[in-house]
Amino acid sequence: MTDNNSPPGSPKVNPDHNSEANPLPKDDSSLENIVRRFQDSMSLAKKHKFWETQPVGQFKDVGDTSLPEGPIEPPTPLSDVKQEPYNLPSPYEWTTCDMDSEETCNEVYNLLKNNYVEDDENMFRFNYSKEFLRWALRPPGYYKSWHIGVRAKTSKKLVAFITGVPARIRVRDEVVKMAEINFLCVHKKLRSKRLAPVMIKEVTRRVHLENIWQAAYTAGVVLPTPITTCQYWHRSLNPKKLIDVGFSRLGPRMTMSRTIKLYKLPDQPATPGFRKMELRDVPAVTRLLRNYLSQFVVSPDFDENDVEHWLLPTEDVIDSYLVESPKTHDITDFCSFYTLPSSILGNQNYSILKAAYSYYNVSTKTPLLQLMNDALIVAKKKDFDVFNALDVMHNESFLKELKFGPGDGQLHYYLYNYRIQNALRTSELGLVLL
Ligand code: MYA
Repeated sequence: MTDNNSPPGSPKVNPDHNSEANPLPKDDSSLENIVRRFQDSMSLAKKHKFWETQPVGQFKDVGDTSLPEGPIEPPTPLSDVKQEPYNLPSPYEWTTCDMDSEETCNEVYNLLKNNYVEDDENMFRFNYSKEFLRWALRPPGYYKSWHIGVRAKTSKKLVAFITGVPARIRVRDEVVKMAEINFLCVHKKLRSKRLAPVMIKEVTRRVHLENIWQAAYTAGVVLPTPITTCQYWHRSLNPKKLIDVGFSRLGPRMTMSRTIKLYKLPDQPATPGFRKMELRDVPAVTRLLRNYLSQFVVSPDFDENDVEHWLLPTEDVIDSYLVESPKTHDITDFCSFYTLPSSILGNQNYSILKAAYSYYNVSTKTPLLQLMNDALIVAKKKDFDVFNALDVMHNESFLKELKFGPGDGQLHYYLYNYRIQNALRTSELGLVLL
């Protein structure tokens, strides 16, 4: 089984790869290579005009164990936080996007649908649904002021967007109030004009106004400095469509019918007591999840309200299943995935790729492999084309065996204003951002 999947799947993959991501040729002792390495390191050092000014781990500090873990800068008094928004180039103005408004939600949806993350080859683009955006942006305690848009002053057209939502993130023994930053998007026609740094500074200012000083985010680009770098893996559920649209390729010596057979799944989950999560399960799922996540170096600190919001099933947004022991009625295992379709760009036959993304999974009694196979079975029944998972938490233990193939995109995780001394292994990360 060697079909080579390309994203998304692995979206959040960026077209302009930084030189640090390009491995050097094997023989690196020639003068040419030494000079090139030197030039690379010089350009690296000068590369990030904006990020070099921010309280984030800097490349030059990698490996410096004299720097302590924790906040890089202390909070400032709230009265010192800039009270007015940052200046935008004069044709543009700030707007706060009210996600309760059908009209605004539509505008955000369309901006992202046409301008958000694409894979390296520009074949697919994330197509977050409106219901998904409302779910992702309105968790317990959310701030409307963190849903930030930029409009063209004359036409009022929405041309850029960035969001934050509040979260408690545990780093080792410390639970830190953070913002999770997501959906940074600048209209394709306004790229490379340094609008992104202004948007990041504005969201930072609004987060500071709520007395929050740290943030977590992911990106397909390398910035100073990832806390870990993950890989997406893809499990074909509808191999014929995936091959037809160029998401995957037929492996060598494989025919279409052998490929279809290879990925075939049983009709029903195998685990007795496997069922959809319900409202009454929130306390048990919260206990299960808190206990499980406590083993990772970085993870969310979920309470029952968070679990109700983030994990209770919502049609076409989030699916969660659990195992209730038929004997004791204890809730022993849990799995979940979210729905994130991608537009298929320029294909005659198909316009949407229906993808499920593994979210949080906990096994205590059912082997994780069996639990995830049941997740694949229900995803297939729900007509997903592909099931994606990052190599975080214990996912590596089932990826190969369940016929996931590695994607070609990487996802880098970052913390803002919080230093971690050494990069984490992906299996030490217990956080999935949307
Ligand atoms: S990740 C998803 C990002 N979105 C996309 O990839 C969608 C398609 N692309 C675009 O819309 C644009 O290309 C974007 C950049 C908007 C990404 N994260 O305006 P520019 C830096 C952070 O000329 P543009 C997500 O949503 C770049 O290195 N920085 O560039 C999480 C350069 O800085 P420097 C990025 O291409 C977002 C500068 O921007 C990213 O027109 C987390 C160039 O600006 C990126 N993905 O627009 C944001 N891409 O010179 C950080 C480029 O220094 C949150 N750049 O290298 C930080 C925490 C804030 C809160 C803190 C609270 C305490």
